[in-house]
Amino acid sequence: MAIPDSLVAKMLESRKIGVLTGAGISAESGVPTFRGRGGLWAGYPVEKVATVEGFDENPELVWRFYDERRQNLAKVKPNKAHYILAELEKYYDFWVITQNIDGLHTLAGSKNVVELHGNIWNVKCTICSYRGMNREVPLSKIPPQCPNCGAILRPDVVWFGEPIHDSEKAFEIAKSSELFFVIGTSAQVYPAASLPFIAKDYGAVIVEINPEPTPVSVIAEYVFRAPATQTLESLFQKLQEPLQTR
Ligand code: BJW
Ligand code: ZN
Repeated sequence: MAIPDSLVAKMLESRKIGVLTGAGISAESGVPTFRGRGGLWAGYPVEKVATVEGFDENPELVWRFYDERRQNLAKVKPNKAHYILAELEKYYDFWVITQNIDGLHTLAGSKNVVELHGNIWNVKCTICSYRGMNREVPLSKIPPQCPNCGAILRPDVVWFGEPIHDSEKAFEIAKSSELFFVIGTSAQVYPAASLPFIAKDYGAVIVEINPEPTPVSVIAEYVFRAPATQTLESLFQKLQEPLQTR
């Protein structure tokens, strides 16, 4: 795949790079995306499984949805795209802001990861202040119970209408990055979707990697209509040598 020389030059002169990722970066690991045909919501109405109201109405249904995803996620591995982003931390002040709850960036070795929508392996109590990690797959009891007070636990993920995690850090990264990559997100869910626009307003060059157009495409200087692994492999191939000597 052709990578423009001007993008390589921009990458060689940059010091701080931010990346916003979405479900598409994990698609090639075998994790379904949310929207589109065959998406994750298929069969599960979004208002039933990704809102507090839906959870309160039917915690068993919501936990079954998450238990299925946990069973899949326990089997999958990071792909080349996750690994290349982790590798780039060696050369930059490099930050991954992810909407994904799959933990694959961390598993690939990235240290500077902001998980805006939480992590599927974390749980929190619906009554007391208990928060913890639960890696039981499949869950032996649905819904799982709080070890502290016995109430129902919920996944420690961010549903519609709830505040995202670490938003201040995410906005700070968007405002201070010289280059801002947007990879594998439909950019329909806010406030995550506002980050590329903020980065642009603060002077970043925007790079989109997504087989499909999104609202971000119009503000991106570089658009790669291709899968994340193929694009990042081509980019890293061109960068690796000059990065060692810059
Ligand atoms: C590939 C590929 C390959 C495929 N390579 N690419 C305006 C401003 C602010 C907020 C709002 C607003 N209007 C409405 C809101 C509210 C709402 C919202 O945004 N609604 C919209 C739907 C309109 N937002 C919220 O409620 C948020 N909270 C909030 O605003 O709080 C305010 C508040 C403040 C203070 C107190 C209280 C409240 C919270 C949003 C939470 C979203 N949660 C979910 C579920 C998380 C848990 C879980 O995973 O189960 O997050 S919804 C779901 O969507 C999930 C995802 O992270 C998120 C984004 O999806 P993503 O990653 O973009 O996936 P897809 O499937 O949409 O796209 C995949 C893309 O990959 C596609 O484009 C493909 O083409 C591409 N692709 N293969 C590269 N190989
Ligand atoms: Zn409790």
